[in-house]
Amino acid sequence: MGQLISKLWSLFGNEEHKLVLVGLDNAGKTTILYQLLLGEAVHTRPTIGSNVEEVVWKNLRFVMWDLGGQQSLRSAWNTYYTNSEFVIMVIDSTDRQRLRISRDELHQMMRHEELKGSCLLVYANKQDVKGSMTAAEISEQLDLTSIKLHPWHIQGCCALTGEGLHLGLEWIASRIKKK
Ligand code: G3D
Repeated sequence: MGQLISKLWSLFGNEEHKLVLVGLDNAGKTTILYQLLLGEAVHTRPTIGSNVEEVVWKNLRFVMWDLGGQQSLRSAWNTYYTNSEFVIMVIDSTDRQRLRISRDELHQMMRHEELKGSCLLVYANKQDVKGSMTAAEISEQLDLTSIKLHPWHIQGCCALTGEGLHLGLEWIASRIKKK
């Protein structure tokens, strides 16, 4: 019965997909989550622990976990990995100093057993800020081309206006279709 119901859900394109939204503190994760949910920027506070929301977009339902990015919270990220089909890593494109930390966290994370088979979307956020790094620059610094076992994509965006966010979801939708 359960299988039949999930089949029906998938026929209508309504299946649920679990995503985890990670990144260092101040990258813009919470702003992205609520921009996708409400279509507007909300005033955010640092995430202590996690926020979870269901985002419905083009008949796809995403359960998005926004995980706190402060150093003390990062070690707990792996407790949320189970059944995650997609990892969205948010980068503050103005934060050149901490890009190395993001790179190390990202590579460590993508090696995790529970994320085997997952796809990676990197949002190069804060593209509205003058002098911010381009998506190509970030891709190089994060060494994304060395990630061979996960399909990945990088998308420039601005969480305040929402620009670029849906292009990232389009990529996710294209990966779902390929499954
Ligand atoms: P986090 O959840 O990753 O910790 P937040 O990050 O979503 O709380 O965002 C941190 C700060 O960055 C917030 O500013 C938020 O408004 C800002 N921000 C998020 N996305 C963008 C963006 O695309 N462009 C610009 N210019 N700012 C962005 P405050 O001032 O509230 O701390």
